[in-house]
Amino acid sequence: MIRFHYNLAPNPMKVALCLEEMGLPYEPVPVDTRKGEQHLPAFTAINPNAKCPAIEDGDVKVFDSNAILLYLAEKTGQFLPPDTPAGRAELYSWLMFVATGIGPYSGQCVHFRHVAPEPKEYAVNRYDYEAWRHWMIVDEHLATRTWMLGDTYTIVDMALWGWARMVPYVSGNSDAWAQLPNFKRWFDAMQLRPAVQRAEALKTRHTFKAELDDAARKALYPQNERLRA
Ligand SMILES: N[C@@H](CCC(=O)N[C@@H](CS)C(=O)NCC(=O)O)C(=O)O
Repeated sequence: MIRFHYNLAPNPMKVALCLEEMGLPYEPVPVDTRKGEQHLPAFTAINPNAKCPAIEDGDVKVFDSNAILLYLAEKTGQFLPPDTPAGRAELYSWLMFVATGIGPYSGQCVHFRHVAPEPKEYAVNRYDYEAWRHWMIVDEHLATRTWMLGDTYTIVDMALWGWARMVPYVSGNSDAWAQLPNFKRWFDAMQLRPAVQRAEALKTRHTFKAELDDAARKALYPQNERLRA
């Protein structure tokens, strides 16, 4: 059975959705990043990047959420576009767009908006701008498509969903969806999927540390120790 090392953050949650959509049996193994469990040798032996998620599939170890989605799609032959140059080009382009654009810019936007100390106006402005720029591209793309790759629901939709759940929080604007009507239509369709609801139910399986206290900050933002030295 697949061992799924997870927490409830956007990148692990897209893998939870993928496992649920594919109907693969898996054992969820919590990694409490606010307790620093991502830095334990037992975990970095699976994911040298010390971030969630990772999976173990027998002897096979896979880390990085987007690599895991690709691995599982290739393993099961599910949720892929037609196996043609054009189909693969769309898959790789949009998956990397989510992996290298939507994810990192949204993540840094959360960090600077909600966590970083002042002064931070420059950084918040940069990451808020870039997060919105990526979301507007998605919104325009979805104006003429049901799913990210057209008529076929694929792992790109799963990858996007992980971060789409966070749009109001990332932007600091509870009305953010009003400015992204096509993206919101897609998101509403995602939320109706039974696999999405099963993935969200992971929240009830384990209680992760909620406090962002000094120990949690040290585990998550070790670079700050250099400022104190
Ligand atoms: N590119 C990686 C990023 C993973 C990542 O940043 N995970 C976050 C949770 S969404 C994490 O583990 N943070 C803990 C830390 O930074 O120490 C992926 O997509 O899997």
